[in-house]
Amino acid sequence: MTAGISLNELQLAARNHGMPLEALKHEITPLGLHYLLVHYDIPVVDPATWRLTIGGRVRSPLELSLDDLEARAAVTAAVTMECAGNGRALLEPRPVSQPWLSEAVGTAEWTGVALAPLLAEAGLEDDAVEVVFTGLDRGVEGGVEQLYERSLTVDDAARDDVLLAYACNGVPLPPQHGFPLRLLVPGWYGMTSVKWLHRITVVDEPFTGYQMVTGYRMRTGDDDPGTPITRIEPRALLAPPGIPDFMTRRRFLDAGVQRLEGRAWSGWGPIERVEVSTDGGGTWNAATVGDPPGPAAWSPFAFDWDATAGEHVLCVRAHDATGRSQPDAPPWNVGGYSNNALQRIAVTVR
Ligand SMILES: Nc1nc2c(c(=O)[nH]1)N[C@H]1C(S)=C(S)[C@@H](COP(=O)(O)O)O[C@H]1N2
Ligand SMILES: [Mo]
Repeated sequence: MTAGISLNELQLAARNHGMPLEALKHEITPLGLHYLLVHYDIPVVDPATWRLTIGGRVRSPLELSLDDLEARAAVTAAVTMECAGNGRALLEPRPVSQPWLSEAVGTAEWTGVALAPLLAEAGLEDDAVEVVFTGLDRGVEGGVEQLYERSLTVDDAARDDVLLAYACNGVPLPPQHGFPLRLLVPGWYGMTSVKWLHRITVVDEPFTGYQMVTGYRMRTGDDDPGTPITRIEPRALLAPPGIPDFMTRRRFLDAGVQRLEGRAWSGWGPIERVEVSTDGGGTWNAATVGDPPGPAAWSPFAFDWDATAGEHVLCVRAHDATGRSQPDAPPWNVGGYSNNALQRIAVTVR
């Protein structure tokens, strides 16, 4: 475990919790076990006065209440979301930010309206290039005061799986997940899915807000402008088998056949193959992969391990249909993003 977590990092970690890995046993993550990431404060929003505006380079600006949105055709989709900083605390040296290990993931059943028909209704002007999504939460980051906001190109915003979600697992969004409305961009790292959404602005040049130009870029050093973080890299995680030691989380289990189970996902394409190693990555075995609950959701996998007494290190590795996989050791980057290196679980078999 990486040493020297600061009180500032602990403060972030105590606010922004991960999904306990035993929750991988649920296909849909129960509300409250889904990971949480909030840059600033959770806004308190009165749904009676809240409005969504769609403006900028459009022919007919729109203003919609929550009732207006709920009256439109509803779409529900199971979507796996992961924070781009997942795995950050395992990088050396550790980039100082929310110190995730591997648990910043969850799969919810999101309900809302498709964005594309709303954009079509507003009517994009010919010079439209990007769509900016603005949340209600304000803070200071990197010395810059800002509302949390991110953009998508017009083409990405118009994809038919992009939703404006007002419900999660069948109930209204809880305050921490973006009440009353959030953007949901399946397959992309979580930062894209702007919570507490209240303004959509169509613009005629690329948006240069902090979360686009300074944050969420793959940078090798301070002088490197980097490249934008977009889709989720493949990852497989095991629900840790057996029982844990309280402090170290080392696992204890009995000798004999043990079913190892977990879930694997990628934002680039379907999961094709998952491999499990019980000797720290020396040799690999094919796991059985099941169907995901949706095209942008994780796939279950299982492997029956004939566990022998002694010390073992379990590893898993996902391969997606685009040929992407997971590295043994992650390449370092300034922001600590997209670290999808192999999970390693220390196990004592009795
Ligand atoms: N308005 C707003 N939207 C936001 C954020 C935020 O801080 N403010 N955090 C983003 C990040 S970094 C992630 S990983 C996801 C987390 O969504 P969740 O907390 O619902 O899991 O929300 C994204 N949307
Ligand atoms: Mo994130």
